[in-house]
Amino acid sequence: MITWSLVDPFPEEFDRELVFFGVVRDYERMTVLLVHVPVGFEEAYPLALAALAAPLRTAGYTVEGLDAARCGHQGLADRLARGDILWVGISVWSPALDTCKRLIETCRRVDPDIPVVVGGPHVTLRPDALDADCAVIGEGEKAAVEIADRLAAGQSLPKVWKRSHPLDLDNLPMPDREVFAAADYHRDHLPHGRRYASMVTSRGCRYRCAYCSAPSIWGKGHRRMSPARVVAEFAQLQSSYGIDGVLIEDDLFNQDRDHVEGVCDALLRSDLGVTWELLNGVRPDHLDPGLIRLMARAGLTRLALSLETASRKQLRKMGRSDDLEHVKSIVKEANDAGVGVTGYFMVGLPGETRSDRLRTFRWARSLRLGMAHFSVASAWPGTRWSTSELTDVPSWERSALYGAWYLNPRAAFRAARMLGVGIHDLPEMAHRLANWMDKPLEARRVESL
Ligand code: B12
Ligand code: SF4
Repeated sequence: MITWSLVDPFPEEFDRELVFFGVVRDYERMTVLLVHVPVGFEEAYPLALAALAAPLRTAGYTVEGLDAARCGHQGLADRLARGDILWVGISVWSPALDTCKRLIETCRRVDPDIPVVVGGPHVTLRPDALDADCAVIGEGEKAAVEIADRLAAGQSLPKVWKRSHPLDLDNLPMPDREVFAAADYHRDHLPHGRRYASMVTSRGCRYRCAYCSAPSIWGKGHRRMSPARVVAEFAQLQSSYGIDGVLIEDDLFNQDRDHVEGVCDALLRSDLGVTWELLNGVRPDHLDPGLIRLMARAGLTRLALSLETASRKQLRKMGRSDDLEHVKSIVKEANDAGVGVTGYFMVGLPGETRSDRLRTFRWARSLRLGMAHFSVASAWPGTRWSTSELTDVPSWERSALYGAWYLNPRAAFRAARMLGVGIHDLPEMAHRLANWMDKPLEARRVESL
């Protein structure tokens, strides 16, 4: 990373500029404005933008975070009008695509000369989806600084910023969590007295499950932080932000056993006493009783398992293990170790029958799960489903209702009874509701911006 240092004294003609290693920067426009567009009801901390803020600040730029849901278009317009913005960055998830387009229009209206840079999962998968000045494919930490340097030096940006070489995660600065106030994001700041922060300890996945875009987003390999770096971030979260618990959000944290063991051993040695949760479903076929007991000793309190369906045929088609007996033993082992278990399931899979679906609900009910989460299957960009013509899974544009219910499986049965429908009819009801409303629920929520 380039570290800039101030060259002093300034020559007369540079009295309104800063000179860094011979690069002239316009200091009147040195603020990078990072705009967060929240997705979902469970508002999580804008970790991606915090990840960009850290290297930008290290490189000497002023960085400001702006939450579009809180300030709206007018708030954005007012901020841009102050005239000190070098570039605006927006992180784009597919469900928020239309909102992001409108935010770009607002930027253009206020000052068409302020470059708008977009990045994030949707841009990585569909770089030409938005009318931005520059679309960054892949990781943003290095790109953000290079973009700022180019603009500060009066150079132009390419329309598409190509994927950088995979970054070494140990060399990245810790996300700058001052750029947005943690207290505003309730998922990371739960009301019952405990404070959580999200963290990612590895990027990428070597699998290619039919419904998942992780390999298309991060590339195929699995890059991890060293255990020492993971513990350093836990320690920083505890000492600087008073965090009690960390939500680990890797695509697949338990991909490599030695990563899990290394992190657990380092946490045990550190004696920090910070608990952690694996909320972004992990693969049960990469777990065994010994590993679960080790994770529990190292502070794991909640484990989300990607279970998907009870249909062995469907599991095989998706590229998952079909060993349901193993799942049962893992859930039992976790419960016995005092770790709460959430199960993630999908309904509406391609070719799924009513009896497959019923079996999935019954399977969820039979496991000792604290919580079960059912999503209606949808074809997200960058997934095998999105490219296969054989699939009958609805595209993501119509799926933003998500049909996701976080509930105890027993409650799903009760809800179906109350509505007078079979439990296997609930996904169709969710889609019918989305059609009836014309616009999916999620899209409506972000549209109110
Ligand atoms: C935490 C998380 C959640 C949380 C919190 C979400 C929230 N509201 O903020 C919860 C559990 C609620 C969630 C829900 C969903 N999620 Co989610 N989630 C994640 C997860 C695991 C971590 C996100 C994160 O913080 N990553 C770490 C940061 C550092 O990475 P990043 O965001 O990609 O940013 C980097 C680059 O993309 C780039 N970058 C990003 N923005 C920008 C901007 C600029 C200007 C630049 C230059 C660069 C740049 O630089 C960053 C640093 O390198 C990701 C997977 C993953 N591991 O990333 C999925 C992921 C983002 N989720 C995804 C999906 C599909 C969903 C759901 C729709 C699932 C569903 N069917 O219900 C819902 C939607 C929300 C809702 N309606 O409830 C997809 C998004 C795909 C897409 N096309 O947009 C992902 C990528 C998972 C996947 N592989 O499919 N999710
Ligand atoms: S679902 Fe999990 S295991 Fe499968 S490709 Fe995605 S991250 Fe990897």
